[in-house]
Amino acid sequence: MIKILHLSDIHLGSGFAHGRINPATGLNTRFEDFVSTLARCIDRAIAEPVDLVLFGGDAFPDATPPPVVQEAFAGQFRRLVDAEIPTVLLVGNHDQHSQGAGGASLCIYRTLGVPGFVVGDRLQRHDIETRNGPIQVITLPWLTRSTLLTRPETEGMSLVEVNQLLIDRLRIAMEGEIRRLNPEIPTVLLAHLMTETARFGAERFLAVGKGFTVPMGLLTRPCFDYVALGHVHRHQILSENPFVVYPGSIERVDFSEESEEKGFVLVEVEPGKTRLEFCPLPVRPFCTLRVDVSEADDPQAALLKAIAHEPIQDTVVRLIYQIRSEQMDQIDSAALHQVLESAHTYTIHAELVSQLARPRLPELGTGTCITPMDALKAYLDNAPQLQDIAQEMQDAAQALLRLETQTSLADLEREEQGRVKQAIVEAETSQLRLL
Ligand SMILES: [Mn+2]
Repeated sequence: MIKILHLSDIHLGSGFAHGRINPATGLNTRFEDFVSTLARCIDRAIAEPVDLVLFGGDAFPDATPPPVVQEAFAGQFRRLVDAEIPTVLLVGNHDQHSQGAGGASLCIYRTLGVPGFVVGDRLQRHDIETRNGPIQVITLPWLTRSTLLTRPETEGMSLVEVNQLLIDRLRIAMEGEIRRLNPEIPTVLLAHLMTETARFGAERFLAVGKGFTVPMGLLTRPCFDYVALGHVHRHQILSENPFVVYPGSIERVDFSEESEEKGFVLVEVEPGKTRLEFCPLPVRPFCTLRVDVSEADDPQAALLKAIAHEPIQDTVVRLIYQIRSEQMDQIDSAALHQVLESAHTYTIHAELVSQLARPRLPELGTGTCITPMDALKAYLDNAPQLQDIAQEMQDAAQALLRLETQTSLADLEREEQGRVKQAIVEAETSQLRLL
């Protein structure tokens, strides 16, 4: 059995806007938060101890972090070198240099020959010797179109066609690596990518309209004992056979992650038997206070009451309130700042509500359940300027909805299986080395 700690999306050096300068150190407090959270992950790796650490990519917000950020990252990972724990650092989209070859911020670990460290900046199989035996790791860094395609090949193609060609190339290249695997040894795929089915918040598909996404069928191959992903900041398990897992980011990078639990994953890999444990990290809370005081007789009192209602101690707070312009005189900013003082940091945003604003259509309000076609009809009924094309718009919407049903995920899955077979055939006949 090989024990792995899988973490991802550290983004060390980001989110400074949510911190303040610590007078004792001169450093941004959010930077200190990120470093101490990373230290907790490394603490756990050493305390277990694990046999291998996998980092899923996006070490920093960009490929050229300032020395103080680089040094903090290196200082933590150095502890794994001292503890003789092999480590794979995968290159994410934020780590790639926009000019020239990718992986600028992480390739230094290979250049320096750091013992036990592997940098995954290309699709490649690595043999890694751990305390509990050998393991194979296929690294798949963030793919850009230029990685697998040349400009003449894609001339005149639509974005959808280019993405499809990219997936076809990736499938063949992956097949090449898979064929080199030793079936006797546990195998992990470590990849930085967006899957078709990654979700964000409440069941909303993250990938819709975002371009390049990888079909699940490419990842859920039986040759993998574990598929360690990076890129999506919300922890999620996409498949259980094999386990395909985003551990998520280790800290909240911005307010979009306000309600997400943060952590890393401990994995025990044995051929045909993988166990998984999500380990939450005690990270700094974020809190959005949204208050509509535009109908309040005493808007200041309403705001103070809303703030008093939330535990904001040591929290990153944003107060967003709606107010009418003639109420503005009733707001005492100094008093607001005073009650928000106990927050770690805070911002205040006043949104002016115009009295002239057209009232929203009641039939489209929240709390009513309505089909997309009925919603469109309600909108058109209230838009006299669109009357002459209303019927055409409804016909077009019908056609779009039909299209959507046809390309449902189930169909994509069937298509995918066909393509995997095709890729196997292609790999057999050509033995292509693409990367
Ligand atoms: Mn990423």
